[in-house]
Amino acid sequence: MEMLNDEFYMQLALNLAESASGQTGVNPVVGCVIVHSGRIVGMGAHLKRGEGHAEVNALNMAGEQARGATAYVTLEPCSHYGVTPPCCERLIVEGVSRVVVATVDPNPLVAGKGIQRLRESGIQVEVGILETKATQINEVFNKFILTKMPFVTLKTALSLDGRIATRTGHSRWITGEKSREAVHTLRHRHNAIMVGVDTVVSDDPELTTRLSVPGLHPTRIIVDSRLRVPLTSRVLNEAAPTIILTTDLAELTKVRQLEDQGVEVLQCGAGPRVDLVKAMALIGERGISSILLEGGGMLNGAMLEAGLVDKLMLFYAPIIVGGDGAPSAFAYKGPEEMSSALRLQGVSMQAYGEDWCISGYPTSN
Ligand code: AOF
Ligand code: ZN
Repeated sequence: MEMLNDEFYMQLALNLAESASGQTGVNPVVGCVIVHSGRIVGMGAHLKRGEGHAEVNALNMAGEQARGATAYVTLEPCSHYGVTPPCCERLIVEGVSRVVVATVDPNPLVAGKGIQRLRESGIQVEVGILETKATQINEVFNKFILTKMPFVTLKTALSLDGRIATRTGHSRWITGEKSREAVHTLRHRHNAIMVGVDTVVSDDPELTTRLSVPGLHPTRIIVDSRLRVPLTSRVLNEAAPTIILTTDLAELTKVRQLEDQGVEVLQCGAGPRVDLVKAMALIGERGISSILLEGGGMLNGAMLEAGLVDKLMLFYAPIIVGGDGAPSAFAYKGPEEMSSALRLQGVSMQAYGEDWCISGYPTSN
């Protein structure tokens, strides 16, 4: 019976956590529910880096009623002094008697120490309730905290025959309205969005988040080995920050012109192509933990070959484009044998109107 209750309240805490997805930066999403004698007395989520952790927000709401209560937390309460003081000390001080944790915090500064500290102080601690879901909602944080490399989600819209445009290059629109709305939610949920310069030259996209409710704009990243980006491109406007990844082949005067427009230009390798591994490391250093890759076929292929893609989200429209030379979603050499094809794992499928989004994780990562 208690187990079922635990799952019920943990699911509530997971919902709270997930609702802040996309707004916590390099921090995880975390939710907390505090229950006393069959009644919820506090709820909280971590909303923004530098602001209260989930437990603190929930404890503030519970006040005196936290004494003798059970706290449900989607991530192990922290034990370190970060931007904010440790949550496990606050749980102890408030007299919580039981803590249910979904998953251990992979942050090496915590990694089990929070749970240990709670147990040492006499609090009963349960770990692993709805753990799979809790791990999944923090897939970005779980990678970034250990590697300092951004989690890359490759998103593309494509026809059933894998094309992203017709043989003449026409591409508006492949998928329907529901899919396109979902993509804007994805933009809100990622710190950055990345495309190749060819996309900028041919489509002049703004790469902002446009939803029926206000959303956050991701930082725009353009891969442009020779700085061919036109200075009048909409992607260089002031709606959001822009970073250009280039090589030593870039002309210095163009670098200066872009910098004068407020754009950050990062030289990644001698060329002729941008060193993508180095580029991702530099992006990580700037505190960008997630990237939505909306590249064309070449950039998608290069990122896949470099092993830099963590997740794929493929929005299939029920159309067949055909056509000689119509661009494909993945332009790279590929293997000789079918058995060496890139295989996805953890595959799931979701309908958006008449389109289907197939999501999965490359097996090699
Ligand atoms: C929790 N509850 O709600 C969050 C936790 O820099 P700070 O002080 O914000 O701490 C960030 C680290 O704390 C983060 O890397 C992760 O280990 C943990 N996040 N822990 O108990 C929360 N957001
Ligand atoms: Zn904390």
